[in-house]
Amino acid sequence: MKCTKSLAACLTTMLVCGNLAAQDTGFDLSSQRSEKQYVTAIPGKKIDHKGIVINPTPQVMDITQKDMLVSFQRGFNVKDKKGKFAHALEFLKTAKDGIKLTIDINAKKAEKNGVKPVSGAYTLTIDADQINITGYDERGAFYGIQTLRQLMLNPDGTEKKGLPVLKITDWPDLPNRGVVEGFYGTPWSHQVRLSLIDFWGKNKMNTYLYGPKDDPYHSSPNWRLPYPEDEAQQISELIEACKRNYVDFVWAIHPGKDIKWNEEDYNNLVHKFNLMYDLGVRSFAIFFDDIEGEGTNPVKQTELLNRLTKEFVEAKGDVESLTMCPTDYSRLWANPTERGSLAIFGRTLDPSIKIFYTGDVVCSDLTKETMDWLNSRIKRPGYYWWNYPVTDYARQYVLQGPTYGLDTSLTEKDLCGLVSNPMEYGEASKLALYGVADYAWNIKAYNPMDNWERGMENLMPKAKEAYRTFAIHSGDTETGYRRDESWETTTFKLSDWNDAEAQELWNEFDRVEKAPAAIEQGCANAELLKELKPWLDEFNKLGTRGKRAIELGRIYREGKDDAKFWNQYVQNLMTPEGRAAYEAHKSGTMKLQPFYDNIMDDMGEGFLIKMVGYKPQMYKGVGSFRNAGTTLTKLMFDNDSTTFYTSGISQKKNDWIGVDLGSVMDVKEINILQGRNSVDDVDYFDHVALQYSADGQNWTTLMDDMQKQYIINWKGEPVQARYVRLYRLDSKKQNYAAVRTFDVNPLRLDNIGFAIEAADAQKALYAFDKRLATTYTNEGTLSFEVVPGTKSYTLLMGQPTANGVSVTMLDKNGQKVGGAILSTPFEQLEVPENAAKIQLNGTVEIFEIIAK
Ligand code: LOG
Repeated sequence: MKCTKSLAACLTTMLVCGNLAAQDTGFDLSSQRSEKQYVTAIPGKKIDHKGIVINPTPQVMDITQKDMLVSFQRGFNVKDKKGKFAHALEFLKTAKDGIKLTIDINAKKAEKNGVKPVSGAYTLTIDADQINITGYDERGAFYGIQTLRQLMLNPDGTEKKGLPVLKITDWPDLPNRGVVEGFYGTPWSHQVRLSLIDFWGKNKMNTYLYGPKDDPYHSSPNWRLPYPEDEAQQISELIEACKRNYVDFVWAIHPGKDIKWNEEDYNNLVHKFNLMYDLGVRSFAIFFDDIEGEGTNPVKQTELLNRLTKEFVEAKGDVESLTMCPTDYSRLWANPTERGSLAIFGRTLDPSIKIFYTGDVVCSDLTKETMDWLNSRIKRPGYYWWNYPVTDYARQYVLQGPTYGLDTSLTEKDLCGLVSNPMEYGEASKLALYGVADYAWNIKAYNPMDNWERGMENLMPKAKEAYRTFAIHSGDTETGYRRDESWETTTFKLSDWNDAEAQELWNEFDRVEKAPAAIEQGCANAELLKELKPWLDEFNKLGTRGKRAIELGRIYREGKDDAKFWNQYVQNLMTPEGRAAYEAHKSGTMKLQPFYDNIMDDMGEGFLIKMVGYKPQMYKGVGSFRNAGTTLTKLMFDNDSTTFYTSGISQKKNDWIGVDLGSVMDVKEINILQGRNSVDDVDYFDHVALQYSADGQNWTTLMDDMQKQYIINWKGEPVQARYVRLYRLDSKKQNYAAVRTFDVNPLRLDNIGFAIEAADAQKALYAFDKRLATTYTNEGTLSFEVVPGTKSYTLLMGQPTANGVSVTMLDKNGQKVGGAILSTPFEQLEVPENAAKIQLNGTVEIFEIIAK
C-alpha cells in the first residue's frame, strides 16, 4: 500500500470508511479517492486599494476626508488608557508633541460607535490631529492597533507618507478564526510557531489548536505522559506568545487509539490536562479523528466530554469550553442516521462543546449545504476544519494559490468558526492563511483573487512579481483537492503552433526560470526561503526546459537539420533522476509541465516517423476519465510496472481505459496489469471486458466477463485494430481505477526478426522498438544481425562518452568489413553489402537504431 500518511493513519482510515471499507481492503485515504475532480475557477479580481491595504478587510471603512494624509513623522503622543499595550506599540515612535493616539477599552462606547458587540470589535478614527482606538474588549483594541500599523507601514516595514483620514468600524464575523496544527508529518519548529503566532495576531486570527499528529505527547501512546522538560517549557513560551497576540492556545489531545473507557484512563486524561493547565493552557480539545476500535464509541466520547465539562472546565472556572473532533468528521463516512455519532452528539453532548467537521470529504469546499447537513444533526453551528493548504496526503506540492472554495453567504449561524489545517511548511502556509484570516473576519466581502495578490505583496514585498510567478504555477494537487493553477497561461499542442503564442509562452518560461533567483534575492524571510528552496530549484529547471522545448519547436518546424534537432532534443529530455527530483517537488503540473511533456513527445513522434519512413505502432492513452488525455497515461506504456496511470476519480458505469496505437494494425497479443501496485490493490476494474476497435466507435470483445482479474493476457489470431481497451462491466466498485502496464504486440527476441546479443538482450530490444519512450543503455558490447538488404542505420542516441562508441562491422565469417567511431547523439552508418553483423562498443544510451 502506497501511503503518504503514517501507516497507522492509513489503516485507520480504511476502517472508518464505512461502506467503502466493507467491500475493499487497503482503502487508502491518501489518494482522496472520493473527491470530485473538477477545478473551479477562482472568484474575485484584483482591486486598486489606493494604498490602503488592510487584512482582514474591515467591515466598515469611511474615508472622511479624501486626498488628505496625516503626517506622523513627529511621532505619537500615546495614551494607553488601560495600560495594556506597551508590547504592541513598538512599531511607532512616541513623542510628547506627536499626534494624540488614545487607546481605550470600552464595550459601551464601542457599541455606541456602531460595532457588533463581539470579542475583537473596535473602532479606529483618524482625524487631522488625533487618533482614537476603542476596543469592545482588550482583543478589540489590539486589533485596532493592528489596523493602524497596516495603515502606517508598508509590507517591507518602511513608513507610508501619511495616514488617511478615516473611520473604521470593525468586528469579526466568526468568533473562532485560526489554525489547527493537525497534519501528519514533521510538526512545526518552535521558531516557526512563534513566527506564525505573530502573523495570526497581525491578521486578527484568534485561535491556535495545537494537535500535530506526530507529536507523541498529543497522541497515543504518550498522551498520558507529561511533556519532557524542554518541550513543556516551549509550550509555555507559545502560550505567552499567544497571549501577546490575543490568540487562544487550545491544546488538543488525541487519545482514541488506545483509550480505555474506565476510571483509570479518565484520571490519566484529567491528570494530563492538569499538567497542561499548569503550563498555562486554558483551552482544551479532544480529537477522535483517524482512529478505530473502542475509542470511536460516540456514547463513551460524549460521557467523557460531558464529565470533563463538569469536573474540569467548570470546576476550574477559568477554562474555556471544550472543542472536539468526531470520528465521523466527514460526510464521506459519517453515519447519517439518528443512530450515527453526529446525531448522538446533537442530542446528548453538552451544548457548550464545539464540534469539528471537514466537510463532504476530507478536503472539501465550505458550502451552505455542507453546514446544513451537519448542523441539523449536531444541533449547533459546526466548527469547520478546513483541510487546506495541508499536503500530508500529497507531499510533492507546496500550495501557493489563492485561498478559495469558501461560500461567502455563510454567517456565524452556519458555523462557529473556521480553522485551517496547513502544510508542515509553516512559513509557506502563510499565504493561504492570509486568505483564511480575511474570509473568517469578513465573509461577505471576501475576494479570493484580491486577497492573494495582497498576500504575496505582504509576504514578499521585494520580490512580489517573482513570487507571483512561482505561486500562480504552484496551486494544484493533480489528483487530490484540485485548485486552479496557471490561469493566465495559454499552452498549445505542437499541431496548433503559432509563433506569437509560442513567443508568449517562451516569455513565461523565461520568467519561471528567473523567478527563483529573484526570490532568493528579495525574500527577507530566511525560513520561508528555506521551505521553498527545493521547489524553487525545480521551478527554475522547469523554466529552462520549457524555453528549450519552444526553441526546439522552431528547429523542428523548420525540419532542415535532423542532427541539430536530435542533438538538442536529447539534451532537453529529463533524465530519470531529473524526473524523480521533479516528482518530489512539483510545480506547474496543470499546464507548464504537461506542455513540455506533450510537445517533446509530439516532436519525438514526428521525428521518429520521419526517420523510420512510416508510422510505427504508437501508444497514446485514451479512456472515459477526464484525465485520459493527460500525460499521466504514459505511465502505462513505460515498461515500468511500478508506475501507473490512475483515473484520479471514482470509477462508474461504462468507464474504460485503453490505448490508441496510432493506426489500424494487426494486433496479436495484449498484456495488461491492473491496479497501482500489487494483486490486491483496490484501484482496478473488478469486472471487465477486453475490447478492440478500428474506428474508436464499434468495439468487439476479445475476452468477456473477467472478475477480479489484475493480470490480463490475450494472444490469438491477428485482429485489425487501432484501439484496445479495458471496459468496465457491471460492478459496485467506486474506487479509482489504475493500470500499470498496457502492452500491445510486445516485441520479443524471438519475434523481432534478427539476432541481438547484449549484456541484457531483453532490454536491448528497446533500441529497436521504434519508441523513443524506451531506451537501452549500452555498457559493453551490443551486437545485432544485419537484415539483408539494409543499406544504412540511423542511430538516435544520448551523448556518447568522451571516447565515443566504436563500431565494428563483420561479414558472415567474422571478418571486419568496416568500422567507425560515433561521437554525437545523431549518427548515420553506411553498411557495406557484405556486412552481416554490427558491434557497438562503448557506453551510451540508445533510443533507436533504425534500419534503412
Ligand atoms: C486528519 C488530518 C490530516 C487530514 C489531511 C482530519 C480531521 N484529520 O483524513 O490530521 O491532516 O486528514 O490529510 C485527516 O482531517 N484525516
